[in-house]
Amino acid sequence: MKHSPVVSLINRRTLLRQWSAGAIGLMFVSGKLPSAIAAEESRLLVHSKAPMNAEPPLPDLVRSWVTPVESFFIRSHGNTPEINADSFRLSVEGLVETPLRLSQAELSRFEQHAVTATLTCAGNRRTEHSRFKPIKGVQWREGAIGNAKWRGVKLSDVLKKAGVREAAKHVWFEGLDSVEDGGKTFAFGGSIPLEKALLDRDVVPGALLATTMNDKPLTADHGFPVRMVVPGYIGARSVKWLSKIVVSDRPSPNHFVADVYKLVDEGTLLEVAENAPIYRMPLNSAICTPTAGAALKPGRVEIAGYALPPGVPGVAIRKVEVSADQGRSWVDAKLTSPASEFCWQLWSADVAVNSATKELILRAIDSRGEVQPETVRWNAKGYLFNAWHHVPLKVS
Ligand SMILES: Nc1nc2c(c(=O)[nH]1)N[C@H]1C(S)=C(S)[C@@H](COP(=O)(O)O)O[C@H]1N2
Ligand SMILES: [Mo]
Repeated sequence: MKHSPVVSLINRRTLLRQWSAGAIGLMFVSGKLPSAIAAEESRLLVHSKAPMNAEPPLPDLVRSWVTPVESFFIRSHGNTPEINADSFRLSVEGLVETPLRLSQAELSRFEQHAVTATLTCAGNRRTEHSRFKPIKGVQWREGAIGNAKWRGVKLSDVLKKAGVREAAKHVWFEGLDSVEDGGKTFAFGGSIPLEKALLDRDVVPGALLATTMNDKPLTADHGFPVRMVVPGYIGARSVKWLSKIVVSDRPSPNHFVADVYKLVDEGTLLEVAENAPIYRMPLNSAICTPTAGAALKPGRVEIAGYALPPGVPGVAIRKVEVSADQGRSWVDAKLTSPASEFCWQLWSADVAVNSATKELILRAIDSRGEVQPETVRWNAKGYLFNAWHHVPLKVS
């Protein structure tokens, strides 16, 4: 993939302030908004248009607990397919008693569930990995995350209808997009363990076949007409433009399960073969305002951001702490949104800064008492960056 991010935003001044710190290699172009996005009055910063990869400016991200669609990041590996909803069919096959081919109308006859869940990309915060050693791939800041209200059908209900056979252990998903990689063209695919697929919880099921996002039909960019939403898991398992579900005794052989989303030091074929696919997102947090490089006067500053629980049933965020003195002392942030196992926790804090303040540092603690790690091990593909968040400031 080529990296010449074109940045389009309504207010270019905000943009320049927002992106000035460490924006090496970024082009600031006041070009036209990409059409798919213009329709939604997007406020996204676009890393690439084809495929579409974009994230919101960080201060926009924490304005509301439920992220408006126009501020929700988009991460696509291939084209954005245009799907005719009338002829669309979702097939359910593999280790099932009765294979299914479901139309939209048939899907709508399953019991409908509304689920608020956070979606985040495994590559979120990749720029921070890249500071140690540059990594190829979309240079995500801290904005490849969003919280939405999804509505649709529990995967467990669909699997019950098809009847899962005894040997089943994994559930594969396939999209209708075409991705080009290594001279081949194929559909994006994901895979989750059967146990996760069958978690039949009411508030947050293991996985949902979502048809709406924030009470409106999914937009083309977010997977119309049907996408998976797998709460707690990396975004890559929430396959968009879902067309096929396969029940199997093994994880999907799709490139994005077998090779791509893995934690590897160098990315040799041996390492890739030896390592398991990534499923869950770890405990994480980020300061969204002020942004890196902000010029402030000495005094009190209002800061805000998000924290993400680790996607384990029953585990939420307990505490969020900020330091303005290199970690010598920590201030408790106020948790400003509902606490939920599979949603981000918004927070705000009021801290004193002076001319000695070089940066703000953030860390989150979950309800098991686990603390976000101070540092993380660099990995060749730049996934799961969840070290304490540092935001350099200029106070004078
Ligand atoms: N079919 C398909 N599904 C996909 C992708 C894709 O490229 N194709 N990208 C995945 C990745 S890596 C992420 S992080 C999420 C992003 O969802 P969003 O674009 O709705 O924010 O979609 C996932 N589902
Ligand atoms: Mo992703």
